[in-house]
Formats: sequence, C-alpha cells, structure tokens
Amino acid sequence: MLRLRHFLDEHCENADISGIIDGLMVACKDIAYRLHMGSLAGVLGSAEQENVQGECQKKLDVISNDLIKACLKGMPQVKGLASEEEPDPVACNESGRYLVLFDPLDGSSNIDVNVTVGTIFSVLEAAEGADGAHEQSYLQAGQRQVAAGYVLYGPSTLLVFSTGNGVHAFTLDPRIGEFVLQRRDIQVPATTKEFAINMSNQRFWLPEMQAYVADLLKGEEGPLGKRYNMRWIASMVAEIHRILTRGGIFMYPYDSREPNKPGKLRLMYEGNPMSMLIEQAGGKASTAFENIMEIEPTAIHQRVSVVMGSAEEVDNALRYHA
Ligand code: P6P
Repeated sequence: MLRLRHFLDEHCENADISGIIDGLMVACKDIAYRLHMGSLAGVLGSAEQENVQGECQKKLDVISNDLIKACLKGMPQVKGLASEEEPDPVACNESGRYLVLFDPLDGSSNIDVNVTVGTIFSVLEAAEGADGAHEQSYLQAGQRQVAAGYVLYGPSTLLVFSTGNGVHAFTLDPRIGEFVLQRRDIQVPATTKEFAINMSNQRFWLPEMQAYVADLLKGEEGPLGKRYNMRWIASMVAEIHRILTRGGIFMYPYDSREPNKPGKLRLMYEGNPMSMLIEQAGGKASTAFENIMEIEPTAIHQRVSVVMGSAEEVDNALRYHA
C-alpha cells in the first residue's frame, strides 16, 4: 500500500509541487466527506447567488471553493490562485513560486441528484516578479503547466494527477483518510467504440461536427466501420476518468447558442488540466482546429471547444474538420 506522500517523495523531485498536490488533498477530503454526507450535512441545494460565469451557485460550490482557497493560502509556495468561482485571481503568498487554478466542483448540477462530481486543478509557475492578484500572471499556455489533476467524488474518491511524468491514480481509503496508489502510468487506449457528447445541441454544432457525429451513429455500415456506444454524464471529470480508464472520446464543441463564445468549457481550469492528463496518457486534446495546450490565453475565464480522448478517434474527428 503506497500512500500519496510516499509516492510523491519517490516520483516528484520538486518538493513545492508535491506539497501543493498533497496539501490540496486536505480540502478535497473535506469536500468528499460533505458530499458523501449529502442532505445530512445541510449542504445541498442552491446558494441563491450567481458566479462570475452567470451560473447559479450550489451551496457546495461555495463551500468547496472556500475550503480550497483556505488550503492554498496556507501554502508558502503558492503565490496566487484562480477559481471558476472567483471573478478575479486571489494573491496568496508573495514569496510563492506557483499559481494554482481550479474548478472546485465541476459538474455541480449533478450534486442534488447524487451523481458524480469532481475538483479539477492546474499548476503554473509564476514568472519572476509576477503578481498573484493580476490576471496577466496566469495567462500561460497549457503546455506550461507543471502539474494537473482531478479528484473524482464517485462511489469511491479518486485522485488522478500528472507532474509531467505520466498519469497516476490513487483511491481514498476512508479508514485511514489517505490516498493510496491504485494505478501508475495510465495509458489511454488508442481506439474506442464509445463517444461522449450532449446530443441535444446537435442542431447548433458546426456542419463538420454534425457530419462526424452522424457517421459515428451510422455504426458498422458507416465510413467509420464500427458500432459505437454513447455516454453523457454531464460531469467532465467523470467522462475523462472513464476515458483514461477504458478509452473514448469526449466532445463539447463550439455551438451557435452563444456564437461569441468558442465553447462552454473553460480553458484555464478545465480544458488545459484535462488536456495535460489525456496527452500524458498518450491521448489527444484539440479544439477540433488546434491543440488545446497551444492556445495563448487572453482571459482567465475564457472558454474553449473540446475534443479529447483516444488518439485514433480524435484523429477521426479532426479529419472532418481539416
Ligand atoms: P451540459 C458541468 O457543468 C460541465 O462544465 C462539464 O463538467 C460537463 O461536461 C458539461 O458542463 C455538461 O454540460 O450542457 O450537458 O449540461
């Protein structure tokens, strides 16, 4: 039984980054506890307020955000943080070298119906003299991430992360309150028969995406030559974990409902961290037109179109967009 702290000591030379991942789990274990208490903890339902995204916040969105903020502020190596639930970045420790970006509770529309949600995090190195309170400090392309990961609050609570040297998974053992190594060096299968997309948006997609998904639905008689299955959990962390585990392709493409937005998902704390994990595991992550981690960000909450998962299936999708 290899506990997270010992794995990090062996695996990650950078003690600051190891400390961020290990320390963040204090907040995530608290979040897991409150989620698994559900209504008994009085934390379900709406917080009766909106976040910067204009989305109605759940009580647990706010609680999770506050827990993670407090946790990060206590880490001397953290210069600042940016959260989906915060309009602006928050300075933490002037002497810190790292910036942590996170979605405290992704998929939170699922909380009140007891379906899996997750925390997503991304770690960047601050430039010399950068200000942890300034958005500009965080606007770095995804390929500059030094770490990325998620905690999946499902039937069991899992931590999956990469520090640029493979993707590794840990299970929370509630008896001892420790994350224990479950699987190291995860590899995404190159091919799949499973796709994940919200089909109700089909009429709003670009013709290229409509053509690709139409051929997925044609199955073995169609040009892709195999019968596909579909999944949609409306929780990106759960979808990506399934894909890391057994392959697949996850898509939240551009759609014309909000034509001025490139997509629904956020680049800095959803698209980039998940792209790092998928690519570290041998998969691909694209907007359908460019690699997600090559995008030079211009705003901390900017959105991105997402097509990621099994390399050969992403290649199929990209051929329709060439
Ligand atoms: P829709 C959750 O709100 C989220 O950001 C992702 O986790 C998820 O994949 C997507 O949005 C679900 O969106 O439009 O299907 O509800």
